[in-house]
Amino acid sequence: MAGRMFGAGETGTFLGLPRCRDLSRLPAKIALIGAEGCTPYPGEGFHCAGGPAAIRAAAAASGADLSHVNFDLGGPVFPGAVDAVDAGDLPQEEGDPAGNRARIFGAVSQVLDRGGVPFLLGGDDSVPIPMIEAFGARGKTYTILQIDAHIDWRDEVGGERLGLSSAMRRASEMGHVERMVQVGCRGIGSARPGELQDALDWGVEFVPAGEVARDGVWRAADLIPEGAEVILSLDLDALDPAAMPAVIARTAGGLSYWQVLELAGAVAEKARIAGFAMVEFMPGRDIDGQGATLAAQLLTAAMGVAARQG
Ligand SMILES: [Mn+2]
Repeated sequence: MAGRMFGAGETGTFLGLPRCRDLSRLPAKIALIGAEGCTPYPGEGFHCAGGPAAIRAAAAASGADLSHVNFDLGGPVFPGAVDAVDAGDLPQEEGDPAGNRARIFGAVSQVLDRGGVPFLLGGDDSVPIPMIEAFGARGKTYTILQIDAHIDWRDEVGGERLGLSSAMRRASEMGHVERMVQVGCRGIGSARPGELQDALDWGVEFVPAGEVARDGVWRAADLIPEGAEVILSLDLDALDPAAMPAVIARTAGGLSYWQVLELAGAVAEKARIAGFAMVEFMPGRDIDGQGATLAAQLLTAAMGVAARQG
């Protein structure tokens, strides 16, 4: 209602961005793609169903203000013409994980074919697996920057190898993934000792949430090589649950909005955000829209950061 009063309209897209129905003709630098889920664990279904819609709704009131100064960015979200589109949600189905993966792979591939930057909006943390896969066979290598309370190095859970707890293990097996920096791990529940050891043996650099609380995000930023192509995968449970309650397992001691945004900005300054995923928003766990508002503001700022990079 407030959004309509201020003229936001009812386009249904994130921030009122232009709708793009054919990503093979992507007319902008950034494409937002919604995916309510991908590879659910048996009997669990899409626990983040409705996530993209909730985050779009939380941004609706800002759409009319898109040309205003966003002080988080030091200027309007898009410094020039609006350089992002919303492709809507992929038709994901709980009973069709192979199809879900193929749809994400296909949509991300279309954006990359056009030289664009995919912004994937989950959905649970299984959605980045086909997204990262789509960066393969392009003659480039990539750095994964994962911001998450959990390291996601399970080899399988109940026989499922492509679920949300295995995202970084599967990424590590992809030939085009050269480096991984994982930020925000904390608490009990992030990893078993063997999984942590496997990740360390692979060469993952970890920056636990406790270190970020003490020293900020700068060592994490330093671990990103100059000029790297970076796929940034943000699980919203990396954020402190006092600010972001809309996650399946709230864990104390998380990052702040500013820390995540500072890290994204540092990456864009020295390297390039080649892709961005925001996952694990769970509408049923939100409190009075607080988490959706944070997610929408962070997604908006991340778009502004990506719009400013070369
Ligand atoms: Mn997580």
